[in-house]
Amino acid sequence: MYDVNKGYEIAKEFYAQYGIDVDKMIELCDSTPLSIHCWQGDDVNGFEKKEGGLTGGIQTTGNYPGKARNPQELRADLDFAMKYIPGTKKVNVHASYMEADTFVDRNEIEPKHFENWANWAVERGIGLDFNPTYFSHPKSHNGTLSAADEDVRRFWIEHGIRCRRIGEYFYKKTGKTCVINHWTPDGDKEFPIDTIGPRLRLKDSYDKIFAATEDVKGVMDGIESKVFGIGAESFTAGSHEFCMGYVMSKNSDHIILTLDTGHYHPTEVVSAKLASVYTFSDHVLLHVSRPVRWDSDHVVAFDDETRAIMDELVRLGKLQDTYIATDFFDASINRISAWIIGLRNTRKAILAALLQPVSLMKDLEAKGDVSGRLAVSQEFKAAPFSLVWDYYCQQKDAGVGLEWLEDVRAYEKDVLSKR
Ligand code: RNT
Ligand code: ZN
Repeated sequence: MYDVNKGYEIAKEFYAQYGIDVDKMIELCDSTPLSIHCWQGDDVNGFEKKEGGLTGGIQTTGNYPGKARNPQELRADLDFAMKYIPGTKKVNVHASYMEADTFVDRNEIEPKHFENWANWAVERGIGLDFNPTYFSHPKSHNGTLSAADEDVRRFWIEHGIRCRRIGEYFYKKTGKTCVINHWTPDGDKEFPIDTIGPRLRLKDSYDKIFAATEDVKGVMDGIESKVFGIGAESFTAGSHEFCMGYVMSKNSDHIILTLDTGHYHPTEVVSAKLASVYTFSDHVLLHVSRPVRWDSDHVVAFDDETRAIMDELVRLGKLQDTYIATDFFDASINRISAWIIGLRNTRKAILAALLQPVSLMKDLEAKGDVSGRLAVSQEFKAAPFSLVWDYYCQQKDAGVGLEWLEDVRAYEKDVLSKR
């Protein structure tokens, strides 16, 4: 191992030239919560006592051995992964990760079915986020919150209501805001003739969920759109325009827009949407993922778009107002490596963004010095942030460089391979 402290001292000098306080930026990076999605650990299966696989137009591919088979294994895997993910963490749970001895349907779930999650989070001093599960269920095949069948729609409204109450329970147990993400897969393989009916019903369902739970405290509600899903290629009820329209029309302090990086046409990027949304909204929920040709939910990479998103949040001064959650599921590699790689990349992109000379570039821009603006932004692409990253990981005892990889290999041999 090279001398990490020496590297940090050099980097500090480098950044000081541009008036950047590295220690302050490390502190800001560290205190930004990242919400780790539990569903990477078991291929979005969950623990309901029922048959049936993953539906709703999302897919995991691969069959890497060792996936978590029960809540104990999943939480143990999360504990292991979290050691190598520096900074403030939350864990993001789906309703389908409930625990009960017998089958409990989605319209019957209660806080007690999530008591183990809550106690586990409290022991670790971390917050919990939550998601209604409007997929992988026999009643989800012909729409959920937008369903024409009123019994089906009522069933899912009740699910949404119960999820907001569970969110409040998480808030009360952990003392930390619970961010709930509402996403429905409702859509159509072919272009429907009636394209507004499903939207009006979806709006009415969200209205009913929120009206029935007005007393709920400590919860933020993201509304997530999607351009298409497998089997819903031509139409989604919860399109971008629908979700953005819904959120803006509510003008509420807890209903916000979720932007998932895989949910737009391939040439559209979330980094370019943030400022427009923030013109009208105080908060955004981000689902950081990596779409490869479609919404493939690959592990988050340290790529241009992930960096552009974090750069933009820092430039907007909105890093603290943005709820950052990961959302990917890769079953073709060691699932714990997937978590560690994706979350470290997300955190690393935040750190790199914070180490940008934002006020220098803004000043140049204000003066009309567009050449200077381009020169600075380009020069900083190769700034030595990795030396700061290594130092930060060392300070947090989260493993410098690839140190985590050997530990994951040992865990795979000792634990995962015996499942
Ligand atoms: C699906 C959405 C949604 C899910 C999770 C499991 O395309 O991105 O957020 O991935 O709820
Ligand atoms: Zn998502």
